[in-house]
Amino acid sequence: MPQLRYFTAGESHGQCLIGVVEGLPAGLKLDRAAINRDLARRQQGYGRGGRMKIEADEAEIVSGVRHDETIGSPVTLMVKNRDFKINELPAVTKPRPGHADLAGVIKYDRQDARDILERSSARETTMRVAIGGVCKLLLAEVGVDIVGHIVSLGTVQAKTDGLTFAQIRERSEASEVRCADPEAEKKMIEAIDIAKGQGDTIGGVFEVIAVGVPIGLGSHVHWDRKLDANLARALMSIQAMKGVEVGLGFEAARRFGSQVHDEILPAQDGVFTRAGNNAGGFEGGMTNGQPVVVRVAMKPLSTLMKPMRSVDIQTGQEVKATVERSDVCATPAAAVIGEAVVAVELAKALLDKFGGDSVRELKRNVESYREACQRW
Ligand code: EPS
Repeated sequence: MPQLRYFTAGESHGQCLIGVVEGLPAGLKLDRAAINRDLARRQQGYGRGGRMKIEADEAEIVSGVRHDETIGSPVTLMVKNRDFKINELPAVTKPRPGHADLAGVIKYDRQDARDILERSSARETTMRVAIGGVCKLLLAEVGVDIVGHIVSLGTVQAKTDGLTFAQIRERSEASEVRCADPEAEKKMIEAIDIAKGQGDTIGGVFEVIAVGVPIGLGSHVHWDRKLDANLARALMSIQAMKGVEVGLGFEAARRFGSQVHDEILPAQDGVFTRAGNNAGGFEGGMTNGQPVVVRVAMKPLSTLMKPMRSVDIQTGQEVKATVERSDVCATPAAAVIGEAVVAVELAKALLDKFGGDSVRELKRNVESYREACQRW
């Protein structure tokens, strides 16, 4: 069993969202402002809909913390839903193509797709971002930093080659669509406006980069210890994701080996260096000391203001699918969720390798390993 695990609970229009994180070392300063900043970032982005004007997500910490520090016991987080009205909402009987509605009602034998969509809603990612925020604080203790940004939206591609991590953070943070290329940003906003004007939705691709990751998180020895695979699974579990690439990803399949692999160069600062990072920071399911780089494809959201054909589950008649309040585009928000999901998986792998019942013990273990890597 991994040292670190978590659960989330809560419906989109229920009372609140809850997360329980088990396995955090003691002595981690839980900076609530940092967690709440990420929750606010998740609420932003051009193309977001009405719900985000209602909510002002803030995490309350209800267990596992004393005097703002973890004490080793499970940490429980809670975010209240302002839009708490789950029992007053109308039934949904016209399942939306692309949504969990239809498979969900059949599988769980429900007559109302609201019983499904309340939990399948991406509102659940609020709690994943809060938990990811906690994991980011843990990772920061050992020098790991993470950023997510948009690399394409619809058919608009951003150009971010040559930008540093800091530039990507600064530019994407200042962008309404979380994109580090201002030219592309304009076109992305236009694309969202076009989708909106047509009663349609639009998706995109975000990239998450993690720097400062020690060599050797994950392992080559067994399938379920390969960290790139665990990352892919976690990223795919974000609502509306349809594909994950690591490093060069699918492009690697089109090139010769000599155009793909990152040459190994003599030591700098005591450790070997690499001529590039097409591997996206992973070789053999382990981190190789280069930045972790993953890209994730998000489909367009499935609630369309100009609905597609569907069938009423009560009457069996052809109808237009349900129209619910939704977003035109939530890919900028998904980049923030991606950061959180990557943070959780890296924190898990970090604790699996280095253990530690306290942050001090964890840091000692990481430092001594890093020294050993220098001498290797
Ligand atoms: C979301 C909350 C939801 C949606 C969106 C994301 O709120 P509501 O259903 O009240 O409008 O805005 O979720 C979906 C698009 C979806 O299909 O579930 C959020 O907090 O991110």
